Amino acid sequence: MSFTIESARSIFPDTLVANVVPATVESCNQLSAEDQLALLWFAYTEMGVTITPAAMGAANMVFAEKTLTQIKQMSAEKQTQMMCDLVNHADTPICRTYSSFGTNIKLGFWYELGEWMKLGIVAPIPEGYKLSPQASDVLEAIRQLEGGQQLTVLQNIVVNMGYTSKVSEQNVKQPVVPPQDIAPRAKVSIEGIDNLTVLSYMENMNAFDFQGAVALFTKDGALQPPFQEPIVGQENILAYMREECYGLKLIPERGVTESAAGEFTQAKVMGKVQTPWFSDSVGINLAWRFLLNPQGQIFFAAIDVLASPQELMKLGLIR
Ligand code: 45D
Repeated sequence: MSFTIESARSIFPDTLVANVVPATVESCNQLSAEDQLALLWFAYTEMGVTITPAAMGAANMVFAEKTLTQIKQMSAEKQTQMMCDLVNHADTPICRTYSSFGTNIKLGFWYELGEWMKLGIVAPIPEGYKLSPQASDVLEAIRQLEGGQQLTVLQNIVVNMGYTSKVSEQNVKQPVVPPQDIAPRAKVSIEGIDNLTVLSYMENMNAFDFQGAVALFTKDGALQPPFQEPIVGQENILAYMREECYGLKLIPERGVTESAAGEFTQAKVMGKVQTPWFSDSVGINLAWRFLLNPQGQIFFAAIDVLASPQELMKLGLIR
């Protein structure tokens, strides 16, 4: 038997993924635009985490500056309309531009608007705004989530805003992001893992040496980020990493390797990731699931946000 990407996706099937994240995003999407904006505002300000403006370095904000300046100059009504448009996926020039941004630029864009809303430069949520009962329920659900899951919900909502026409516009994407500096390398050790490919993956990612990380994959290998379809092929994975992975700190803790069909090897690693947005105050509990071919190359790697911290202890041996 040999693996396909589709069949590889179900290695370590007992991994409990935080499905509460897409469920919460979905219930947020059901709300009116006004409610969504207010809800996000309350959730964001209540979370009590401070964004490290240094993270904006990772976001390459030049792409958003023109749009932000334009928004600053609008009337308060237009600003509110623009924000509702983004939530409603309306077909406007700003919504199209927004959709062309990568994840970090979208987050940086909203961070900037949030700062301006505090200062009154951008229309704030009306004082005393009362959420609908449905929106209050969603806010309550967000409050119940773990810190890392709350961030993942916010991130997912922000990523999905804007307008993309259905026809292949997604592929046009960003102007090519020039490679940034490589960080100093540090050796990692992971309890229970001596597989060199897995260790090298972690080391390369933490050094922002994405070329090195991608070279560990087979030509047609795939990377599956949380709640997304797999990204297939070395070139696409490299573009994705340059876009999304600067500043990430992978903190693998323990893992297990097992043999799989056709002389493949599967490895599962538990640990955390820290995003540059919040320095080291929040860790997101993750599992990496690797499928390696007989030559030790990565055919498939999935990253999943875990349902609970207890999952960090489950290595997949107990079936
Ligand atoms: O609408 O090994 C206002 C991969 C109100 C790569 C607002 C990975 C109005 C391979 C408050 C202004 C990447 C897959 C909005 C590993 C309004 C690999 C603003 C995984 C929107 C490990 C809200 C990495 C704002 C992972 C400003 C899982 C919200 C990384 C800001 C996860 C939210 C990173 C921010 C996450 C959220 C980052 C900054 C979840 C950041 C989340």
